Amino acid sequence: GDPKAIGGQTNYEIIGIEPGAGIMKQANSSITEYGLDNWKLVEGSSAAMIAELKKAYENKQPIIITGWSPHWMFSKFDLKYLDDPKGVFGGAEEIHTIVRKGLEQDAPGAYKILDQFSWETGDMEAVMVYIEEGMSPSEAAEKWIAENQEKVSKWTNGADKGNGKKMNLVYVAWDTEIASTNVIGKVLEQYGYDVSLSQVEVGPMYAGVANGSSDALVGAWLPSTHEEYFNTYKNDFVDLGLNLKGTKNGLVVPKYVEINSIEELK
Ligand code: PBE
Repeated sequence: GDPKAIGGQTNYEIIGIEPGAGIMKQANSSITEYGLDNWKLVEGSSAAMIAELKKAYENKQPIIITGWSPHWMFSKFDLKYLDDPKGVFGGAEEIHTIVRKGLEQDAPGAYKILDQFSWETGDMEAVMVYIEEGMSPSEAAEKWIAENQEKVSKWTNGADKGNGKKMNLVYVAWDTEIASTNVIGKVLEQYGYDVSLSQVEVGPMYAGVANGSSDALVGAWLPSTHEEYFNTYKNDFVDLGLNLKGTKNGLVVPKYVEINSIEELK
């Protein structure tokens, strides 16, 4: 394809998401590292980015977005990642569960469930697809839990019941984290905890668990995406390790866009 053409057709815009997201930092680095001087990264929201993608896709217009997996967009649209030979987007990563200090003593049952929480990309995608098809996040979580009792019973195995104990989970409104937080929140609720979910920005998500005002987050993308946030607070919270592996970030285009590598945008 002709990269000049795609620059012109997209106004040299890469459609991004919330400014604090790790993928935005990576996308900015890609502009620098690949010398994409003409290009700019547009800040917005995950929802606005998806709306732009839908619109472009329906009209077979070229578009470049910041995309990540798992995500339902890959099952709804024919998309591809642009090759990233410099590895700016960090390669395959893990999502970790992080809890506040003292949670193990204060709520050992919830701590145990959060520690045992672990699933696969296909599980998370299923929840995301339910939501995309119109269910509320909490309905989608309930449906997935009902269909996956065996998996869920491994998470709750050996844990004390909640008996109404309060638990607060923080998350950012990324589709991945809407899915995971609603599922683990619903599991804790069904196990007797009084669960509240707080949607915040990414900085406050980490700060909340570090300062103890929130109990847990299940959306820490490591080691690359959230490296800065993690390093800032790592002495002030407890990292319970991965709950999912095999994520990916990058620049994503519809398959009908005739370039294959970030290098071709130069
Ligand atoms: N994401 C989804 C986030 C982490 C989860 C890739 C948009 C980010 O870039 O920070």
